[in-house]
Amino acid sequence: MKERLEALRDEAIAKIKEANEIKAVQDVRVSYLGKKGPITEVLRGMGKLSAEERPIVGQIANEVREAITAELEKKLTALEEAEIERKLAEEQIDVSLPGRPVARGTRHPLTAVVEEVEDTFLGLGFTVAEGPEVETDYYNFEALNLPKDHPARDMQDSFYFTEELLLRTHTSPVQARTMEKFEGKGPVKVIVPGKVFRRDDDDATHSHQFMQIEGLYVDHNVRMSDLKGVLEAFAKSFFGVDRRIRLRPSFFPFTEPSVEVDVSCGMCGGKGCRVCKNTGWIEVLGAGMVHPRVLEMSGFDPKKYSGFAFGMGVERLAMLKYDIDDIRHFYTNDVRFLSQFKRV
Ligand code: 2NL
Repeated sequence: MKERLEALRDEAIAKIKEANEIKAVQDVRVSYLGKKGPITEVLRGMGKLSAEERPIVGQIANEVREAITAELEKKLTALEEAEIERKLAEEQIDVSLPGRPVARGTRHPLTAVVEEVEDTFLGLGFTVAEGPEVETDYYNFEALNLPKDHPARDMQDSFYFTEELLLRTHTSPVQARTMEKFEGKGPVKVIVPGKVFRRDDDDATHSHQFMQIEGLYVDHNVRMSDLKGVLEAFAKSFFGVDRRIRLRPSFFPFTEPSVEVDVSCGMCGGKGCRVCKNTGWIEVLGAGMVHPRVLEMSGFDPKKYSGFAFGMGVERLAMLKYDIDDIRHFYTNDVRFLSQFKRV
């Protein structure tokens, strides 16, 4: 029995030494030391032995089991270490490799212009207001003194959903809504940026969807000179301190009097050139004193309050500032165009 056990031990140890995988080592453990293994079988047969033989064979069986177990542990540790070494070698990373460049997006030029104009007017005490792009006929036209038969209300010129609902054609309805909220008590001092929509054929200077920024200041004793001062401050902030403005008489249904505002040409300094078509001036916005009927319809007493308002096209501002020749660039979104507007 002693010889049988020692033969089993040598056989098991030889198999362990041969094993090249953790799985193979575990198979040896199961087949030699497991419940159905030969060593267990030998131990089970010990009942037949005499009382003198039993402790001797028992001791040998234990020694054999311990020898096999020790060899198993040794091999398992060696294989595990080899596995770690293999992984370390295989998964080594070259920390000196340069990183992949992260492509950063750029701010859309229209967003950049809106944010810059907002900042300037915030500095002048205005707040920013926004409102719905789908408007009612009342706020888009009626409240702005555009009567039912006015040519600007032609169905052909606006995107109508129903007789009463349309895509706003300007941001003015937001100012009308803002005035209503103030319930006849000033001051109201807001600028309103946003998308507007008109049924136009798109070309280099027209787009059926574009952006506007309008401003409104209603208070006691607001005068034309306040309008002039605010717009001059804006023009110098947006185009440069050396620029001047001039006001020319004009007409809008919602302001009286109304003006067109020009900024001196940045190319020639006002002398006359290609950019300003030899006039020295570039038209940038429309403005005026809020029509008394507009104040009244939105709940302000025109005998106690007056106000100025202005409106400008964001694309036009951006085209002038960045020398862009076609409004469609803003909506085509060619990356070669957009990537030129990197944040500084
Ligand atoms: C332009 C001209 C303008 C206004 C917009 C306005 C709004 C209210 C009352 C009075 Cl609630 N006026 N807005 C006034 C004058 C001109 O826009 O050429 N925009 C691109």
